[in-house]
Formats: sequence, structure tokens, C-alpha cells
Amino acid sequence: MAARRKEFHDALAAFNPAKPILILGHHDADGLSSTAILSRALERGGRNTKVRLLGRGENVWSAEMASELRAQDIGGLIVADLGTRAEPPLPGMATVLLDHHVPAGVPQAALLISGHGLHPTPTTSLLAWWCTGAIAEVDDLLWLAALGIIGDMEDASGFPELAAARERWGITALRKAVSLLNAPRRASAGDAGPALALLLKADGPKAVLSGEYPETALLQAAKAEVQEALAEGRRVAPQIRGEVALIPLHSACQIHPLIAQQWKGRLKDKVVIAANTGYRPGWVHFAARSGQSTDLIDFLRHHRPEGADPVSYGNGHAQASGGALLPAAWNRFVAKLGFGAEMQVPA
Ligand SMILES: [Mn+2]
Repeated sequence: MAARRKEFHDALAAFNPAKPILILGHHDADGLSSTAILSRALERGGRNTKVRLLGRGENVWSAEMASELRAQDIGGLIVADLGTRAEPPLPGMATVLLDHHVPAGVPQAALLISGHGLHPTPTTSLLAWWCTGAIAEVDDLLWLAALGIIGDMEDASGFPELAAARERWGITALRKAVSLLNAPRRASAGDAGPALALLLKADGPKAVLSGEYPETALLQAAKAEVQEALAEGRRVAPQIRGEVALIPLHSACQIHPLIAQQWKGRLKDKVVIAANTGYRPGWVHFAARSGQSTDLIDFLRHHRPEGADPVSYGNGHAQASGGALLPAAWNRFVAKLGFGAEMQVPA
């Protein structure tokens, strides 16, 4: 990692120092904590930063994002926990990508710092913490790296940084903070802004939880809403065809990944797909999970329906993937998997 840290340092040196650095981050606990680490460390290192979270249905490599980025007056771009593609999001702009998902391409014109292929695979938050050590003192920000590890990894035992954070801040407070920080992006409003605001100013997980900052109450309300939606989603029975178990949901909350995750443990030999028709109007969002046996990236590539956009379908990890499909493509997808009219969605 020392070599990667130096590359990060050198890439930043090529950013225009007269203009702010824009950090794009994913809205889950790992993306939020990565964004907070990057912003806080860069500011300590004397750079101005702007942050932009990508929310529901947004993608770095979309046409909408390209025009938004072109309108920005920035000195460099950092993309955290949002995937990796061969083409840079803003051609011509000095860019660093930090990520740990299976790369859908490797950029030539940007620096990619990827955790993919390392064992154990570091989260983006850990990559961000390692790299920013090259530009500022970040020892006190280790708890932020721990939030990303807890949020993303089922088995976090291989990370000495987590053991150190646990010692210093307590595992219960860290876990509670992760649960709270993940709530707003899952709630119907889907706005993770207050979660990031907390991470940009709190000095540890206790400050996230204590209520000393007004954002905590917003996160708690979001969590209550998600809990209620989850309770309803848990009552839906999976429909099984061959190797696939499909769980049809209709909720404005982002509960499909949690429901898929939950059924994965009970349907160990199945590809579990939880589909949500209520998350974003006009779309079917789905989360896919599997035990160790099936590589979901391969599975979804093999079953890709006509009309699926590679930017928003079948990315992520071998055991945790998913996507978003328009109704016509969704209907082709489930028909090919052997499901009948009951899983079709009106176009
Ligand atoms: Mn992540």
C-alpha cells in the first residue's frame, strides 16, 4: 500500500491547487465514511473540497452526471466507492478513483486505487484512510474507516485497523453508528446528506449517536421508517424456480438489499433476488445475493435481458450484486428465469 499511497499523493499534486477538489461518494456507510475521510484530510492538507453524494438511481457514468460535472469549476475529481469503468467520468479532468467493487474496466487516464483482488478486500473507507495518510495526520479519523468496514464486510476479522478502532472507540458504538448512518439513504426520502454532515464534524461514533448534533434526530426518524417497511417486507414469501428465489417487494424504502441478505442465509443453495417496484417510479430495482457457490456477476451477465444498461445492471461483488431495470427488460429477465405472469410488471 505504500506505493499506492505515493501514487495518490502524486496524483493530488497534479490537481489545480487554485480550485476546489470535488469528491463524489456513494451514499452507504462505506461511501459516506470514505467521503468524510477524504474531505477532512484534504482540508487539513490545505485543499478546498466540495462533496456530492450520489443517491437513488444516480450513476457517475450517466449522461446527466457528465453534464453536471462539466458545469463545475474544479481542480480535480475523486470518486469514492462508486465502481470503476475504463472511461473517466469527466474526460480531461485530473481524476482519482477509490473503489473495491469488481472493476467494469480499468481507466488509463485516471489513477485507480482498487481494493479488488486483495485479501481480505479492503473497503473504500480503508483505502481512503491509508491514502490520505500521505497528505495529513489522520490517526483520529480511523473510526471513520472502521464504519465502512463494519458497513460492508460480513467478516471483518482480517482488518487490524478495525481491531484498533474497536479498542479505541468501542465496537457497540461503531455498530450503532453504522446502523444509523445507513438509515437515511434507505428511507423513502433517500437523502443521505444529514449522515454525511455528521461525519464531517463528529469526533467519534459517540458524537454521532449522542444527539448533540441536530442531524441525529433525522437519522433516527429515518431508521424508524425503514424498520417499519422491513417488518412488512419480511412477511413476503420467496417464489422459487430452479436455482432462483425471487422476493417481490413494493416499498419506497431501500429494503431490497436487506431482505435479500436475510433470505440468503435461509436459502443457501439459491440465487436470492429481492425486487422492489416501489423504490423508484418506473423502475424495478433488485438486489441479488448468493452463498459461496454462484458468482453473481457471471450469473447476471449470463441472464442479461435485452434493454439492460451495463452501467446499472450486474455490477458489484461476486456474492452481492443487483441492478435496476425498466419494466419491459425486467419482464424479459424474469421470464427467462422461469417465472410466470405473477412476476411480470406493467410496462
Ligand atoms: Mn463499499
